[in-house]
Amino acid sequence: MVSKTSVILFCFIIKLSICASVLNNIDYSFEIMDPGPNLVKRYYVHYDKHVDFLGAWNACLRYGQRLATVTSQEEANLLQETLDKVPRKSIYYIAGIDTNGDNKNWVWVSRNNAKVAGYTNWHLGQPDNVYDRCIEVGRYGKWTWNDVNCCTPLYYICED
Ligand SMILES: [Ca+2]
Ligand SMILES: [Ca+2]
Repeated sequence: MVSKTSVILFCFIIKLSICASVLNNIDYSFEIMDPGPNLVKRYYVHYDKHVDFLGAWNACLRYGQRLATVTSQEEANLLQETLDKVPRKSIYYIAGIDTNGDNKNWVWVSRNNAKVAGYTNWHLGQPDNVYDRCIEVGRYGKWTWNDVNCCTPLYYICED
C-alpha cells in the first residue's frame, strides 16, 4: 500500500521537475528595447491572482509590460514607494532567475538576460537554497529579496 506521505512527496517531486524543466527550456532570448540608464520606470503591482514564475512572466507580457527588474538603489526606492501604497502587504515575483542553480549566476530574464550585477537587495543570509531559483520580494519586510521556488504561487510586479 502506498502511504499518503509518499503520494504527496511523489506529487511534489513531479511538480518540481515539471516546473524546473519548463524554466530550463523556455526561450527567454527575445529582444526587449532597453530604455537605458535614464529610464523613468513605472512599477505595477499585480495582486489579483497568485501564479507561478512563468505565469507571472507571461501575465506581464499580456499587460504590455514585463516582469520587474530592480537594478539600482533609485529603482529599489521607487519600488518601495510603489509597494507601500498597495493596500495589502504580500509577496511578489520579480524577474531574476538563477540560471545554474548554484545561487551565483542570476539574470534578469525580462531584460535580455542581463546579469544581476552591481545592485542587489538580498535579505541577510539570502540566497540560501540551490533549489530556489526565482526571486521574491516581501517575505522578510523592507522589500528585500529572497530566493524562492519558481513553482510557488505568488503575486507579481511588472514594469514598463
Ligand atoms: Ca537559490
Ligand atoms: Ca531563500
